[in-house]
Amino acid sequence: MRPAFYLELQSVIFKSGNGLESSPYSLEDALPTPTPTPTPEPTLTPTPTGYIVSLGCLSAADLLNTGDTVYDAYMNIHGVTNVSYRASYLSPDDLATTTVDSVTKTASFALVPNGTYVLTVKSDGYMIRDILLTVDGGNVPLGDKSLISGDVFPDGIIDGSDTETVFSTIGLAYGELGYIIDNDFNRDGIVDGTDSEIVFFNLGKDSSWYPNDGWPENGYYQ
Ligand SMILES: [Ca+2]
Ligand SMILES: [Ca+2]
Repeated sequence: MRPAFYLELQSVIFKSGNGLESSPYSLEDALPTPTPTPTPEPTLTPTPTGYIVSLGCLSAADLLNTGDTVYDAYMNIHGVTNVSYRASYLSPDDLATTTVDSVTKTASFALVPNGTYVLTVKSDGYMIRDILLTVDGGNVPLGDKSLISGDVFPDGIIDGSDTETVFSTIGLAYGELGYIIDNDFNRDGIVDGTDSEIVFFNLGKDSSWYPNDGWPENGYYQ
C-alpha cells in the first residue's frame, strides 16, 4: 500500500500536467522583445555651394631646379607668392590661403560662398596687394594681380628705408650671413645690381599703383 503522501503528490501532478503546457507563459515571453531597428534617416549632406575665384600673378617666381636641393627648397618655399582672403579688411583671420603656381602663374579658390571679402596677394619683398572681392552667384576671374617689388619693409610704400636695406645686402648670396630673400626680388639667390635697379625703379610707388582692385579711386582704404 502506497503512502498517503504519494497519492496526494500524484494527484497534484495529474492536475497540473508537466507544468509547461498549462503555463500561461511561453518561452518567447521570457525573451526580451526585440526592438525594431529604426529606419535610418537619410543623411542630409549639405550641397557645397560657392564659386571659383581665380587670378593670375605674373610676378610670381619660377620654381628653381638648380640641382642643389637645399638651396632650391629654401628658395622655392620662401620665394613663393601667397594668396589669401578674409571677411573684411580688419578681419585678423584668413578664411583660406593658397600659393601661386610657379609654372602657370595662377591661383584659385573653390567653393567661395556669396559675399564680400578682401583678397590679399603677397610675397616677401613685394608690396602687398589687397583686392576687394565680391562673389555673387558666379565664378570670379580676377585677371592678373601681379605685385610690385621693392617693399622690403611691407608698409605699402617703397621709400628710402627699402632702398637702404637692399643696398646694405648687395653682394650677399644665399648661404652667406645677412642674405635675406626679401631683398632678392628676382629670386636668383644673390642680391646684386639687378635687385637694386628694381627697388630704385619702383621708388616712391605705393599701393595706389595697383589699379582696379575695387577700392575707392585714390586707392587708399586704411
Ligand atoms: Ca616699405
Ligand atoms: Ca637677385
